[in-house]
Amino acid sequence: MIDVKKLIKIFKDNNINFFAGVPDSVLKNFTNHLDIEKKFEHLILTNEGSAVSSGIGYYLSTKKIPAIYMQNSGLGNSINPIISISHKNVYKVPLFLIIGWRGAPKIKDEPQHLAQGRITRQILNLCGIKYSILDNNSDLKEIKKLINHSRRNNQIVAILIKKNTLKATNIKRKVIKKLNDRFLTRSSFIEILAKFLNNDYRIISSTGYISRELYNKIKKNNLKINPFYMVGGMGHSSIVSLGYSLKSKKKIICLDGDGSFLMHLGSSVTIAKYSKNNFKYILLNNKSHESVGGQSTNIEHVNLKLFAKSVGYKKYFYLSRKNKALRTIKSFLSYNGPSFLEVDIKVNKKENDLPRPENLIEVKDNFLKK
Ligand SMILES: Cc1ncc(C[n+]2csc(CCOP(=O)(O)OP(=O)(O)O)c2C)c(N)n1
Repeated sequence: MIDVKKLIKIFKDNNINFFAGVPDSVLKNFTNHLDIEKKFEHLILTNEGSAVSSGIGYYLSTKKIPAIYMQNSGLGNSINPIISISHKNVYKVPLFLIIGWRGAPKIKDEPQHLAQGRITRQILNLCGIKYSILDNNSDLKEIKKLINHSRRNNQIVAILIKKNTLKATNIKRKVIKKLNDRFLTRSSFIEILAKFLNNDYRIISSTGYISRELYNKIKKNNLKINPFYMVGGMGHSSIVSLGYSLKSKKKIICLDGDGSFLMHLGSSVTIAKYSKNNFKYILLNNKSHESVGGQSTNIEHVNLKLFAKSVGYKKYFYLSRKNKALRTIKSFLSYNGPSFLEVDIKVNKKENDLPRPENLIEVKDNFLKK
């Protein structure tokens, strides 16, 4: 295992103090620690392409190497600025990538991570990115060599870190206030929503705990609903829902999270333009990337009512209290037009021990059966 403080120190000693990325559960012990170091600049971006781009901008203003972190599932999002701007055949902008390696060979992981995990090293090779795999403290010396290589040649380098490699540190956690049970949580909202779901609806749910909670409720209550769980493709559930809705007579519910919503925010414009009356978008807004460690999504100051209206949704609904849930969900679902429901949900960490849909081909076949 690797001591996070030692990892951070190596970067500091080598004059790397700009960090930008998209949160990942593999890296959370490291990235949550960055904010303790007052000397570091730390930006949480909405997608991995933006994270790389912020680093390119940082380099252009300082000539210093930025560190960009991400889960390997986000490599796809980052490839465009990596290959078309930063690459050695284009502008030669040095970057230090820190990549959480889900689906690494011989490590048990969820189905959506396996293909990506198997080809991660090949992708780096194809992009001409020199990398090292970090397993324990003795591998930390590789970081210095990579930084030197990057600096000398103005090139991109990377480290790959597998699950359970980074040791947790004892950061003082914020005191969690007792939950006021008048407010909704992910679990209580999905429990109520499930009561409305019947054969008139199709539901497509987003990456992480949202899909897992929906799966949990359906299993527990033996409901006859077959959602399409978007276990991967973070940020794309809304457009998959749009694509489905165009040729369907049913009402389509997209159940999304704020991190996923922000990852491809432009989708909202497309949806408002092309969706029909059967499109129903629900944003479970907990203002965090709860599934990978609770990091902020930076959405807290966004007025989603103004946003939804200005992109062109016909109606915006808001919900935060349990006693309003039945009535609000009912009006939202029966509204005759593309509508947006923001559900302000409180985080309850006790709700995070959830099962996962495992047989994804069965999930798809059941969804296709209708
Ligand atoms: C492209 C990509 N980047 C990062 C991840 C890692 N990841 C999985 S779930 C998640 C957080 C999702 O946040 P949100 O949509 O707000 O839902 P919440 O976890 O709060 O329920 C992240 C960052 C991923 N799966 N795919």
